[in-house]
Amino acid sequence: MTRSQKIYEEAVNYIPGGVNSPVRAFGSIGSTPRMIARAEGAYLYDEDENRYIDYIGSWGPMILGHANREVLEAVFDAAAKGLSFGAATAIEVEMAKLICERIPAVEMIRMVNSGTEAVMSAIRVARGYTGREKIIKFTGCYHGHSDGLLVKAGSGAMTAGQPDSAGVTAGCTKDTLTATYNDLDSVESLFAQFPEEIACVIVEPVAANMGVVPPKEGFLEGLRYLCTRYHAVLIFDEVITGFRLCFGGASEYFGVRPDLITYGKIIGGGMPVGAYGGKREIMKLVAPVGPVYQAGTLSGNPVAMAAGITQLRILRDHPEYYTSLNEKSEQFFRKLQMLAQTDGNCQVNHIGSLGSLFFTDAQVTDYESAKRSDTDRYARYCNFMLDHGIYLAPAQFEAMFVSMVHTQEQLDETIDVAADFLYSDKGEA
Ligand code: KE4
Repeated sequence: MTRSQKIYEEAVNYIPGGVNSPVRAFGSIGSTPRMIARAEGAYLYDEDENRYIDYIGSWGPMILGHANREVLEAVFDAAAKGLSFGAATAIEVEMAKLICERIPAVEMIRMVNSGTEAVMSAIRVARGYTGREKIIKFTGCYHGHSDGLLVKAGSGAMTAGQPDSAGVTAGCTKDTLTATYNDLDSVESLFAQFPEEIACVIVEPVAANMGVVPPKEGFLEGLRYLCTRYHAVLIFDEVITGFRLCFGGASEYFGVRPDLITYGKIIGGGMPVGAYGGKREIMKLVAPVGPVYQAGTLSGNPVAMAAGITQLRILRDHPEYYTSLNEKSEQFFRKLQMLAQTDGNCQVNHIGSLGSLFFTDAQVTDYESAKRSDTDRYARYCNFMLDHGIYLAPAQFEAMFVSMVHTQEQLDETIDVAADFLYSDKGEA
């Protein structure tokens, strides 16, 4: 029995599924989670000292690679001054200024502790601002686990086949309307049906929780038009895309200006940080200045701010890092795509340093086409890659994240192992 197996055997007695987030349980690939002991650069090391090239990067935050020295030093220095004060600090102002100065859509911003909290709060302020109750989300998109958004949700909910969670009451979801990603008609018909009742449309500008599904040409622009026309708030959920595609995230990358943006992951540099921000006329409704209440004991925590602001400063000051990241990622995913084309039952979607390999013969453009993927074959693929030192998302409906420190050698090794899998597994069980 490996140390990971031993530890996991104990974990399940104390923690549901032995994990603090469902996707980590490896349930959909039917193997035992590797208990990670440490990480450095592009590598994870498990409790049995196995080394893996990591394509999770903590589900996005570790864009600079694990254990970045500058980020660590900033955390050590901040921690030495005390871990949390529950009072205003200068570093929170610096963090807010850094983002507001560089993201045109963000005129004011509020720090919270997770992407879930950021989205929950953004929706509340959109409802407070419009006085309307209904929201539109997209089937297969995941925006955290607040009740009203666990409707046809992606990520772990989709993987577990529970896109609508137990314990969420009809009262919490009656105002949640769902549309089809990349299908503007499905959005327009909801606006036509409820022309004055929709507070906001929330969208992952690049869907990454049904696997990676980039927006079709004109899709985001169409959402912008519809929200403007019907006086609804357009929310870009950039928990994954924020500071990922480029420093300005999806709003800069696609040139579409939302009214609110939610952040998580990269903004915290690996520490628990979320944020929501946008138009001043909307954000000024947030307590204590306005009637929309939102609060948090550890919001803007000084140690988390130190990690996040250090990571963001490095990213802001080195645009060349994005050029290199996106170039090497583009090349990597194209090679993976060429491999997939030799297989006939394999598709690769990618944009920037985000990508997904789907085991299906048709292009994946939305939830329905993603759902047709052969998840058993994905399980074989994921376990094969793990056994050969490559750590991928242990679930088909997630993303691969390439970091700025993945070397060409590591990327090439990954392609070689994927090729070995496709050669050895012709879709047979
Ligand atoms: P958190 O509450 O997990 O920080 O963020 C929720 C969230 C919101 N919006 C988007 C677009 C997200 O992708 C997420 C969380 N992403 C998942 C990965 N698919 C987190 C991994 C997990 O649940 O363990």
